[in-house]
Amino acid sequence: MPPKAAKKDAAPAERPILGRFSSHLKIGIVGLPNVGKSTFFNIVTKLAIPAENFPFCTIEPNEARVNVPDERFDWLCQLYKPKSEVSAYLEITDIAGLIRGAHAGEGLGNAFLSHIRAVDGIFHVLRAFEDPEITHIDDTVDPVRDLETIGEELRLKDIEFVEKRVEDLDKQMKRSNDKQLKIEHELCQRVLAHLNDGKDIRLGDWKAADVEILNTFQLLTAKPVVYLVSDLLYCKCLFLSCWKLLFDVYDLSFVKSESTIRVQEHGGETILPFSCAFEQKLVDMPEDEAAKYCAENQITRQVCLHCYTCMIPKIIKTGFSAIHLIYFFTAGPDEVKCWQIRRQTKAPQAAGAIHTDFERGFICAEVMKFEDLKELGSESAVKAAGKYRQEGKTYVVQDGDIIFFKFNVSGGGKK
Ligand SMILES: Nc1nc2c(ncn2[C@@H]2O[C@H](COP(=O)(O)OP(=O)(O)O)[C@@H](O)[C@H]2O)c(=O)[nH]1
Ligand SMILES: [Mg+2]
Repeated sequence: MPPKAAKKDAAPAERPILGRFSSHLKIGIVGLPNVGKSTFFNIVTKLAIPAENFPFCTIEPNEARVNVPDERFDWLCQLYKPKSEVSAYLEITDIAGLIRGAHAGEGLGNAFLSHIRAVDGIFHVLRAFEDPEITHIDDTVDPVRDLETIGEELRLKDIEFVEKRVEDLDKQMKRSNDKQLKIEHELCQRVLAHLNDGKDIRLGDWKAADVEILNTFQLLTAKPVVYLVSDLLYCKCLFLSCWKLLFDVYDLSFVKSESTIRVQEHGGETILPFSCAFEQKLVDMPEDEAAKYCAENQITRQVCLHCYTCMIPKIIKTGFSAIHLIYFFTAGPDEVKCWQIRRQTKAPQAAGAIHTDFERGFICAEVMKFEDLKELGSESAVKAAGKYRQEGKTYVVQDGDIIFFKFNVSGGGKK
């Protein structure tokens, strides 16, 4: 047989992502005690509309699934008026407070750390609100110090894990010449140097081969983090990205005068300001009352609607994409549904999210871009415009694709 021609349609090799490859990913709420974690959790849970398929939003007292708001989904539901509507969801766990010394078992430390190990990303709640009634474990309010306290605990736990791995590798290398052991040993040394330097794993520059090994460790500092600063508006302790966000998105230029920028090294990580107390108040009120409250308290529309109350949907969306989840749609008169998958998932595996038969008997994916459908108005118009595409096995599904899978499991079908 002549050698097969090199595959032309192979997707370009993307850099692998740190973390578990699964579509069942969760995010955990982490922070010191009394920073507002449970308050945030409760607000989020209250705001979430329980989806049809999850009659109870709260799975466990400290676990909830909340819908991911999406205008594209709403638009599709308007178009198809389906019998069933299923949006994407984010699974959130409220993890009990972590304190200094947790890595050494302080305050049930190891149990908390194992809860963090079980999630795929972190909402790190930082307290910026002053309230004499609510004690702070370190007496004063200082979100930057708190951020460093938690970061340090997670790094120490990772160091402990990697040191233990090195010990094991040392033993194994005495008995075997396996090249892979040496490669892993060498990576462990680089990982330890990185951590001992006070740097988190997720912020390192790792090669594809490194990531493959790192993913077998599931280190705590490898998990993506979204910082949530509670009550930033009253905060004297400033975060560069927060201010940038406030200026750029919310145009709250009055906060500018306070800019003492203390945290600059959190390169590119998302920091979202919000107010637990404020959101809580509004969540507890009926909508018309909330509007009245805002008017009476001279809370301008800008602050209220565009900054605070809008933060929860933004927080949910940000958390969802931080843990590398995306979704594609299936859409028709019976059902409009978001199917969540991890970024970098190829078409057959995405089909497998619907049914294993779809993956086993995968033939092709017929894909419409949401933007094309929206612009052209109907499936047939998209087809007529030549924008309805057939994609094969190597197609990497993109967020917002509207897909119809063709499959055949009756034997003779393509594999
Ligand atoms: N003033 C003020 N109090 C808050 C805020 N967020 C939470 N709290 C209060 O702080 C206390 C601790 O909150 P909680 O959510 O239980 O903290 P957790 O230990 O991090 O889960 C509660 O009494 C909350 O009502 C806030 O933004 N402002
Ligand atoms: Mg709590």
